[in-house]
Parts: sequence; structure tokens; C-alpha cells
Amino acid sequence: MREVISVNIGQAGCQIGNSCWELYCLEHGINPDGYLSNGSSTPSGDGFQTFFQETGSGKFVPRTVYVDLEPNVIDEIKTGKYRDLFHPEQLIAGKEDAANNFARGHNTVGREMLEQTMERLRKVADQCDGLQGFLFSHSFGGGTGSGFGSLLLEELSAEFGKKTKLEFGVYPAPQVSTSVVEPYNAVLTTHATLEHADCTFMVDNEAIYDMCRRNLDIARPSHDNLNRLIAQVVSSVTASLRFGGSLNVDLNEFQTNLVPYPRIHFPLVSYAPINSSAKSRHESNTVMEITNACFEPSYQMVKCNPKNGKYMANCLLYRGDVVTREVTNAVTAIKQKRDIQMVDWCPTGFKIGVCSQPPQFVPGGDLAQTTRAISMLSNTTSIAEAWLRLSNKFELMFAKRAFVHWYVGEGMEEGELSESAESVSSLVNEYIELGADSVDEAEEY
Ligand SMILES: Nc1nc2c(ncn2[C@@H]2O[C@H](COP(=O)(O)OP(=O)(O)OP(=O)(O)O)[C@@H](O)[C@H]2O)c(=O)[nH]1
Ligand SMILES: [Mg+2]
Repeated sequence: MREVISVNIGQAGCQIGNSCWELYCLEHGINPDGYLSNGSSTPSGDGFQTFFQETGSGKFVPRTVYVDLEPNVIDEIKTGKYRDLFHPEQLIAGKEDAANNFARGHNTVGREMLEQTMERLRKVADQCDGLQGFLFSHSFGGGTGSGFGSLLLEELSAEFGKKTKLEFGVYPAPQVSTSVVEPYNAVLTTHATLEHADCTFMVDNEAIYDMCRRNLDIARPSHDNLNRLIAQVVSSVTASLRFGGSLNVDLNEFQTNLVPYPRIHFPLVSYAPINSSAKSRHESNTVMEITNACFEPSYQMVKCNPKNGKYMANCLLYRGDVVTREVTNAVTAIKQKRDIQMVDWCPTGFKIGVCSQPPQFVPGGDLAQTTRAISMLSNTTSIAEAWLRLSNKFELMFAKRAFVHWYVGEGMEEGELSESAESVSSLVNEYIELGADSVDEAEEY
């Protein structure tokens, strides 16, 4: 058994976690109380045990820990529809939040919760036969998600050594952001976790927000709307871990396929189809169509333009009713029609994964039922655009040392802010260099 522990930190992390477990339960035929749906004797999927632990009484408990520094989000879970699914000790809440301040989440308020959290994580880990790693979800902009999330990732590295850590990080967006200091928090998190996360999938709230409005006809998307869409993405990325498949059946495999250098570990995720029920009646969602959609910026989880960069690696993960021949045709057509630029130091291959388990849909949710879906994970140099945007916002405030006293007041030195900003700038430069033609360089030389 190769278990995975999901760790959800802060409001965004916990709420995204909720949507993910809602979907996992549906996919595996587990009721909100943790027992099996009528008639089945075991959950569906060969690998359900990677995410769920079976108790003696036939109940299935998620291998997860939730932490928020304030009680509201956790209280909602404890009184909500899924209150019986989780072990109460898996839901950890403090008394006061990190007030949008990385330093509070990392140094002061958060540090006090560290031991309790680690203790719980050790217990969940002890119940695994062959723990393969952790799946983190947190915002980069909130105080808890950024500060406490970073602290916990550092601690997990120290204690669990080489166990793989995959991360879903909510990238701050202007429309749905809650505070002006998000660029500070996000830059600090990026720097603090660069060495500790093995692979980070960024989810840009602005991109998701636009998808909800454009594709799903939701006039004013709420966090629930965003999270359910994000959960489909997380689910499709983890489907082969839970159901088996031909690619990424193991957490390490993500890195092997996608991460050419340890720091260059931010693949861009695209997902298709995304249609409301009203629109879906007019769509056939063939393999060719959904594969093509993944190359459209409007299906990307982060706003950037891959045409301005080059691909270093590309994985196409299909699920559901998909025939290999159709995939081969779609990929061939794309290679012929589109100008897909790969870096010249990497083979032009696309990795293909197929998991036969079709996607599931939350009843009454926004997304229309489909029999197949795709998520494309591509390591493209164009994702540097997202870091550059963040750096620029950071610099605007930091040039005037605006809001810096809040961080210093929570035990941080100003130098940490400038050091983190330099780290993110050099990340941007590394991407640019990786996209440069080696031939040009040789000629110049
Ligand atoms: N997608 C998504 N984003 C969220 C959600 N809740 C908050 N956010 C985003 O996360 C950022 C704020 O971080 P939060 O996660 O709320 O903050 P926190 O980690 O609880 O930290 P503090 O409250 O400051 O202690 C903003 O960019 C919000 O737009 C959510 O449920 N889903
Ligand atoms: Mg909060």
C-alpha cells in the first residue's frame, strides 16, 4: 500500500479540502458518514486505501489533517454534512488567525500550533504501511496558508525526510483577494517552500473565477463555485493514484515526468471540458476537442501565455471513456497544427496517462456530467509570467516599505522580505534562461 496524506491549511486550504473529499467520496461510493453506499461491499477503485483508511467497523476515514489558526472554517466542517466523515482529532483549530500576515502564521501564532499538528500527522502516518507522501493545499496569500503552511512544509521535510510533497497553492488574484499584502505573503511562501515542495500546482483564483463566469455561466462565483472546479482538477490529477492508470500512479512519478530541475517545479494545469449543463447539450466533448481545449489559455488554471514560452515537459492525463487510438490521433493533430514550442534540450514527447474511471459530478453542481475529461500538466517557461506579476506588485509596496512594520512586529527581519523577493526574481530568470535556445548561446560563445 502506498498511502498519501492530504494536509489542508488555512481557510482556502480547508475549503478546497472539503470540496475534494466531497468528490472523492462520490467517486469511491462512500457516504458523507464514511460508510459505503447501499449494496457495495468495498469502495470503488483499487487504490482507495491510498486516500482512505478502513476502520474495524467498516467505516472509511480520509487520511487527512485540517489546520486553521481560527475556529470558523473548522467549526463549519464539524457541524456540516461531512461531520461524521472525519476523526475529530484530524480537525485542528486555534483561537485567532494569522490576520493575513505570513509572519504571524510562521513565527508567532502559528508556531504555537506546530507541535499539536505534527503529533496528529505522526498518528495518521503511523496508520500507513508505506506512506509515499503528502498532498498539501493552502493559499499563498492568507496568513495561515502562507506562513503556517510554509512552517509545516519545512517541518515535514525535517521529520519525514525524502517523502514526496505535492502542493496545490492558491495564487492571489485581484478580484477575489482579501488583503493588499498578499504579494508579500506569496513571495515569502514561494521562497520558504521552494526547497521543501517537490512539485507545486498553482491555482490562480482569477483564472478559475473567469472559467466560472465564462464557461459555467455563474454571474458572481463564490468560493464554493471556485472550489468545486478546483476539486475536479485535484481529483483528475490524483485519479491514477486512487484508481490506477498508466501514468502517475505514484507521487514520485509526477516529479520524474515534470521536474527537470528541483526548483523548476511549477507545472501549469489545464482541465477540460468545463461546461454548464445548458451548454453541454451542444457539445460532444470528443477526445480531440478536449485535448485541443487544453492548449487554450481559457482552460488554464494560471493566467499566462504558453505561446510566449516553451514547454519543458508535458503530461496528458485522460480519464473515463477514452480509446488509445483517439488519443494518438489527437496528439498527432496537435503536433501538426499548433506551434508548440519545446525547449531544444528536451525531447518533444508527450507523456500520456489513461485512467478508465470516469469523472464524477456533485449532484446539483455547476459542471455538466461528462464521460471523459483531461488534465494537462505542462512545465512551461511561460509560468514565469505569474511570478513576474507577483514580483512587480511586491516591489511597488516594498519600495516604500509599506506594511513592513506588521511583519517586523511579528518577529521577522526586513531582510527576509528582500531575500525572498530576490529568490523569486532569480526563479523568473532561471525560467527565461531555460527557454533560451542553446544554439544561439553556442553561437554567441
Ligand atoms: N479558491 C479559493 N480561494 C480562497 C478560499 N478562501 C480564501 N481564498 C483565497 O485565499 C486568500 C486568503 O487566504 P485564506 O486562505 O483565506 O487565509 P488563511 O490561510 O485562513 O489565513 P488567515 O486568515 O490570514 O490566518 C485570498 O486570495 C482568497 O481569495 C476558498 O475557499 N477557495
Ligand atoms: Mg483564515
